[in-house]
Amino acid sequence: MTADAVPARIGGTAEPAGLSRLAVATLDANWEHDHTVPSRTLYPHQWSWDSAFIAIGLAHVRLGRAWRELASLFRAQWADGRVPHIVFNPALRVGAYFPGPDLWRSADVPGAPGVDTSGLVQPPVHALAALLAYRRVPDQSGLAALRRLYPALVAQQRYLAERRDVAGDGLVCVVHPWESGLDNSPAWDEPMAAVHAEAAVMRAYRRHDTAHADAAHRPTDLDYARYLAIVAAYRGHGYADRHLADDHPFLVECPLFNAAFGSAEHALADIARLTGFDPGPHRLRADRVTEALVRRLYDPVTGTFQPRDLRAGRLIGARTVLGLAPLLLPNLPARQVDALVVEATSARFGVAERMDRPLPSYDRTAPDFEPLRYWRGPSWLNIGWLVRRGLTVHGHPELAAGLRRSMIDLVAGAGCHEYFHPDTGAGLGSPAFGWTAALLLDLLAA
Ligand code: 9WN
Repeated sequence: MTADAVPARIGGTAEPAGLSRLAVATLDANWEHDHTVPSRTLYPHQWSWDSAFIAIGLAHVRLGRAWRELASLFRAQWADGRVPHIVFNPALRVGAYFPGPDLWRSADVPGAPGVDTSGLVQPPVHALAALLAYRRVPDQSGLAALRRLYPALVAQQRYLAERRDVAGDGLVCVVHPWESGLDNSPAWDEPMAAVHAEAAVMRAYRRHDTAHADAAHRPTDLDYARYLAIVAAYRGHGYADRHLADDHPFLVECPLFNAAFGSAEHALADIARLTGFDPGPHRLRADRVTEALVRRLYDPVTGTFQPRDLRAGRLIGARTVLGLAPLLLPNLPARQVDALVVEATSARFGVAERMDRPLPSYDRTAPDFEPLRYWRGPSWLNIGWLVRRGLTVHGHPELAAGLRRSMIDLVAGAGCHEYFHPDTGAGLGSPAFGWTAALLLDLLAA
């Protein structure tokens, strides 16, 4: 299949059975022998955190495939424990996505898997996905799947804790905006501005994204030139993390990444208990991550969590939806929970029992809010799903219900799009997007 499959639209109806059929058809159309592609056109390979979100949805309708999705991703885990953010499908031509395997050159790195991958990671939401998949059908075969995954999930966390705690403060550092999952967020403008690169460099390459999506919605050529410069720096050291503190051009502690990292330890504690391992060390680590997040990334002046730019040695001022992610942590102190509820329900993000507009990715009152450009305003279902989970964990069922309803309405109105206009709800990006379909299924069942 060469184009995004757009299953029959059910335009404007919120009828759950119709929505569920749309979601299943989207997931089936994006299934590729052992994984689900985020999009047939824009992202035709396997992406790390996409696979986790997709497994959460698949568990409702195609349980066997949910486990295969996670298993195939972890087969590409590196010897050091890193789970690569892209696993390339060798059956596709090299130019099917940019930057492709020829730019990453993972095959040259000892400890990389047999299949071509990127050298970066993405937020570790996989332990949570595995736990939720198991809870759909908590039987012996689910337990066996958890047992198989547990050591790989532990190695993923160990890699992050041991190799990526560049500041030695108990938090994980992202070394590229792509690692955050919110690639083009205004949160990265300051650290990205310090990366030396010229937009003209991009003349030597052929961008794949702008052939399939509106260039005005995507990162600019200068952004891409910087993305490539950061990859080149990391690849130049064979993706070895011991050099990061010396000369790596982008080093940031991200609240969402670290909230996922802490929440993974909570999920691992539950998985350990179920499978006969010791949950104690996981709970201890989860507590430590939560404490470090509060100490290092909570800003009492703004009342939200901000990323920390390790190169500049300061918190980043942009108020993005990343700041709400620590709600995911069940042991977040009441002071921070209350502050985040104020932030979420403010005019900046508009979460309410009855939401009149979707949750934006960036402060909608900011002068540089952009409703159409990637991660600089539009609404994504995975972020809403995480925030909704956090609100539920901390006893705000009415806000969680409002957010859930707004996300279901988005898909009912526009289909399984990659992201949505934060004012009108119009569908943007890929029209048949994996995690939108998957998380919709989970929201419908909630
Ligand atoms: C780069 C696949 C991925 C998501 C990311 C999203 C986007 C890639 C890109 O697509 O990133 O990894 O080409 O823009 O930002 O969150 O995992 O869906």
